[in-house]
Amino acid sequence: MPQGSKGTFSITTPIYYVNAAPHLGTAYSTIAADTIARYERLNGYDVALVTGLDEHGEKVADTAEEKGMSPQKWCDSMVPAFKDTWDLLDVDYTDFVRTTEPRQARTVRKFWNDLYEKGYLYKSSYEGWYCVHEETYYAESDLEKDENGTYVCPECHRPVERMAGEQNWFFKLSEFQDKLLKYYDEHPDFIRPRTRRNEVISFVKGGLKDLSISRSTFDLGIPYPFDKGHVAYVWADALLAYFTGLGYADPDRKGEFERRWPAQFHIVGKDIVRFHCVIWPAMLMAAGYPIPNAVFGHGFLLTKGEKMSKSRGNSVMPADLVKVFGVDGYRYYFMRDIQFGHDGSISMERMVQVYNSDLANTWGNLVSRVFNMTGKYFDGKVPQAPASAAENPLSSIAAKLYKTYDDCMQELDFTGAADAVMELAGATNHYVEDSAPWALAKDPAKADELASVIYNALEACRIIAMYLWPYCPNTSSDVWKRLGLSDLNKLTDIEGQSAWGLLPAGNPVQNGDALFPRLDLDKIDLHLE
Ligand code: ME8
Repeated sequence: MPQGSKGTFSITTPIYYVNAAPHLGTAYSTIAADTIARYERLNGYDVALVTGLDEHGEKVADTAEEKGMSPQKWCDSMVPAFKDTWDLLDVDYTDFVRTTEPRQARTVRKFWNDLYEKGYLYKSSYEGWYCVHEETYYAESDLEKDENGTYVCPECHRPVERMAGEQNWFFKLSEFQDKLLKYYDEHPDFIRPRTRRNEVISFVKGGLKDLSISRSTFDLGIPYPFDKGHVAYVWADALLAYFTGLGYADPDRKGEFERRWPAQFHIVGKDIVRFHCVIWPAMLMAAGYPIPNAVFGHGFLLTKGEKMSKSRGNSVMPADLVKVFGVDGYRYYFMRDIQFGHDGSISMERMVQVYNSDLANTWGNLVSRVFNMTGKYFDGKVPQAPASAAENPLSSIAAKLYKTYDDCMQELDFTGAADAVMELAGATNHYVEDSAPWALAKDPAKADELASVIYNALEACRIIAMYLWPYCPNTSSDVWKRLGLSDLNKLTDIEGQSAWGLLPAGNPVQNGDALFPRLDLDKIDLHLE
């Protein structure tokens, strides 16, 4: 099946603020998006994965000033930190959008100019509060007070700025209250998981105010074509990076946006669900574009019960954990162990436990034993198994795998999909144990039986590696190579490739280094807190 024969599949990560290097939290959203993107590539879709950086707004301007750099210099200096981290973690994105790029300015100007011409914008003066850290406007009734009686942001608890008398452009968001509620009702899977959906619905039912989409008191942003003294509010800019990354109005990518929009999934943290489920669909409705299939608001990574953030928890960076667990061990832990959608406490103890039990003891050990025995009993070649070999306890588990795994992936249930694969790995270990090839090898009359057992165990390894590839791209590719098979990167038919018995007899089988050497917690000198 050629790449993309099932159609297009577009997925996005948040466009991260450039005020600090990527940390475990931002890596979490990015790896999740990459895991689903890799799966859908295996599944025959023509996948686009858009990520990028949010380089405008007061927060970035303030950080650049603190660093004594121009905003552009500061942003430029931060780009390698993000790109290097995504490369390190094997994130295979198709576009990396910086909101300071000329192509983003073109998108923003075109989109908002269209809404201006359609009559969805008006100018008025804004009275209210603004939190620079959250880049969000708040009504006084939304705020909290600190112990000194100062108003603070209800999200990050930092002091808010009073804005008074500033002339702003407003988007008529309030006009979309009923349309949005109707949309949520008719598309129950748009906001996921369900708990987030309920939060958004009650927020919208509480009443929507028109949204200020411009700032005139500072200039770090994209000027609007209809009023050059006003730059776009960061969110009126950043959300449109998804369009830019999919080729919107790009003369060099003609027709691509039309093929790739609407996105299948926006992967975001629960902190920014409202922007994606209220403002964004209203903008799209106003402009006449289809709404994305789903916004998935995942939970937060916590250490000692608190959210990891750029200010907290920066002591351990993704690269530090990769040194201990390898890229695949890192990716597997975050995707397997924290139920996507829920908050998850992370700890070194648990990371080592999951790594050792699933990757070292179950999967790595299986490959090592079976590949070793192939060397020993069959001269390092896939044995020719008799026809009766097809009847075995593993083939029936493998036959159900695609459906179970695919159902989980459609729900972004990475834990459920990984468990389904590990069930086959666990069953294969038992099968090898129960069949005792080392005993069969001693009896020449059992040669066919030995060939069946080794063939079936190798065949299970082929299938397990394929299904683990979205989580563990390096080791899975390695296993396929060691089995004398083609590049997993190019595979586009995971369902067809799940049929039992496709591993060709006679293929060379190479026994290499342990895929996942066992780890000893006591010897790891790294702490997450
Ligand atoms: O909000 N656990 O950018 P941002 C899990 N520029 N995920 C976490 C996390 C944690 N502890 N901390 C952060 C912005 N994240 C805007 C987005 S999109 C058009 C504009 C992840 O750099 C999570 O995905 O503050 C969260 O939504 C995102 O980082 C916030 O990134």
